[in-house]
Amino acid sequence: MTQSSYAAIVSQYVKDDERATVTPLGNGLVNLTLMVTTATSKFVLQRINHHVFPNPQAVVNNSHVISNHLLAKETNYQYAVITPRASRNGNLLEVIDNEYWRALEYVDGTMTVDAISDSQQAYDTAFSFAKFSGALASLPADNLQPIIDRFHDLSWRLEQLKDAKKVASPQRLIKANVVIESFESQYEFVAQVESLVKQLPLRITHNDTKINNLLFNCSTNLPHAVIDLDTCMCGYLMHDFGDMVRTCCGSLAEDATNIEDMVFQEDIYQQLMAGYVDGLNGIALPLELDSLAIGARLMPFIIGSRFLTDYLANDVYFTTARDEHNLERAANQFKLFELVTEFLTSTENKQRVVG
Ligand code: GN1
Ligand code: MG
Repeated sequence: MTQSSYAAIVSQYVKDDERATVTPLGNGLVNLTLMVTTATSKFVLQRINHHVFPNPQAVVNNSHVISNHLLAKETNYQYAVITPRASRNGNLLEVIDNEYWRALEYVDGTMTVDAISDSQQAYDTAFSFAKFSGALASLPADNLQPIIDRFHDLSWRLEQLKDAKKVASPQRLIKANVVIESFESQYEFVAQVESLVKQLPLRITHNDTKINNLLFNCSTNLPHAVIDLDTCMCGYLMHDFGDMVRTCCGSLAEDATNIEDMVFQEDIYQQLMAGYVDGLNGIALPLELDSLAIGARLMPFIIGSRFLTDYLANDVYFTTARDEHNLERAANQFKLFELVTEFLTSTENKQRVVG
């Protein structure tokens, strides 16, 4: 990465006579995230992918509204809030050559993790994401601008898969055939989700509760702050719970190819559920609590189908490092969907025998 390629944007945040070092940070699949270090400060600089987020100003505004709400004393939110950092011109969004940038404060002494280390960490993670949604329950949803329409709408995502098949190259279609059939074979599950979403209440949810969207304190190992508020918008609690299951319960990364070795970490699932229910502290309806297990199946399924769609569309959405990357991710997520389904079905059966 050449430092000079970012000189123009960095100079919007750093005084002309200050030297700044720019290094990549994190591993998001959509935005470019950088860390900027000067002699006196450190901050996070992000280029918002405006193909994915057609209204970057809305992303930045929402983040501001949410941060202010969480910081308000009456919200009683117990975690830190990472505040946006305005540019030298006082803007939360800077546009240079049709590229959209924003900055956030960097918190020393914190870290992100890509894989959960133990069941206590799973409990703490789920507890903090539940508290996040709980705190946003008092924010009227129309204070937020729409970000990505039908983001976790399964029927819509399957429509997109169908459309992508129509325009895919014959080579990619052949390579993806088995994985496409796997996703398309799940009629019953799709019908179950479609009927459930008609009954669930919408809430402001985070919608990207990957384990690495939480900052942990390096010395206590406890959650410090929820980050990546880009997709905070109306959704269902099961989406947030499900994305935690998706990124914590499989034993492999979402793009690992040795998927026959993947195992479902049951103890992590149990602790995610316990932490999430405790963190919600009674705000969820019984149907929402019942929906969490469906969400655990839904998120690997929905994100897997999105990887597959992107593979068929020649990798225009998610960052990829190799030709088959999106297809590998899709196969991986379908395997995870099968493992979660197997686990939940056997648990239900056991409960039936006991009951
Ligand atoms: C994208 O870029 P990142 O890592 O924050 C995607 C999520 C997916 C995730 C899969 C706006 O999130 O929905 O779950 O990749 N974000 C968007 O790793 O599409
Ligand atoms: Mg994100």
